[in-house]
Amino acid sequence: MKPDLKVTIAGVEFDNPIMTASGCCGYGEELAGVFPLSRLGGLVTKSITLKPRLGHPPPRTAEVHSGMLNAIGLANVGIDRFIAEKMPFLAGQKTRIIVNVAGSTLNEYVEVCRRLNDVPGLDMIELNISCPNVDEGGMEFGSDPVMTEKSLAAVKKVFSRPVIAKLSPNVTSITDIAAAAEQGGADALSVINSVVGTSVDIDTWRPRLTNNKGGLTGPAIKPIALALVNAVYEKCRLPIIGIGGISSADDVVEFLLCGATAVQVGTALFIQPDAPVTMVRGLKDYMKKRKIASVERLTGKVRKY
Ligand code: RRO
Repeated sequence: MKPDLKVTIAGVEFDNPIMTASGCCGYGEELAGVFPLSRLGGLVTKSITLKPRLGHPPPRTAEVHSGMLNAIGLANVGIDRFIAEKMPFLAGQKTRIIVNVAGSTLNEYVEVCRRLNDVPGLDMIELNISCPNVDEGGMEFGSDPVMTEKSLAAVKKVFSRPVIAKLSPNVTSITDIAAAAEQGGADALSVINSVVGTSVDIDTWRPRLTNNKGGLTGPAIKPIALALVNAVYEKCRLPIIGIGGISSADDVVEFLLCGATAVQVGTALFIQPDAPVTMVRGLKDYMKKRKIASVERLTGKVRKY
């Protein structure tokens, strides 16, 4: 039996349900030197803003137990250079390309998405309304249902391909935010962005990040992410892309059972850059062993007590 790994999200078909997460492989150029990007279901770019940004000064990453803290501060080349210098390479890859978009104001989100609308080779936008490391925008948008709905509705007016809303775990009710995103016209949801956290050096008494706090990712947040994916799955009809500490094919299966249609791999890439390839292989083996014909049959099938 040849298991079918294809999944469809908002009418877009992916060869398999495993993508790279935003911010963990830049614009894909370096990762393409590790394995052919066609092995991925999709690649999500680092967040793009209207103007180029240098981000926060180093140190802006720190390793902690079972995870990593980051406060990159949205470092990116800006939309003009992204379209001119990065998009031609990405458009030539045989995988789905998702461009993550961030901003400090609603106008910025809208302008970036407007400019992406004419660009060939990208399949979807992932709207980052959940960045924990900037003073304005980001998480501000994604922690208020009214702003969430407004941002989605505004972006949907200027971008004609599907839009994914990337949700924050740092909110009172992620299901209210998911409902607002759906109301605003989101086509899918990415669940979750990083969890706010910090770490302090006890010799210098200084935080390990110049931003003083950052976003926690990696295996430390996997149980949080699984519970939030399941909560959103039960309240909302949109397809879910699960994110949070996925390091093995077993982790992928857990996310699918909790309600994800696909997943993104982030922090694991820093340990094993070809981890997604290992996961695709492992997922196939899991399905073969259990005679599961289509990966889509796993979504939401957790047998709850
Ligand atoms: O750049 C960052 O500091 C960052 C972003 Br935009 C995000 O969405 N999530 C994260 O953990 N870091």
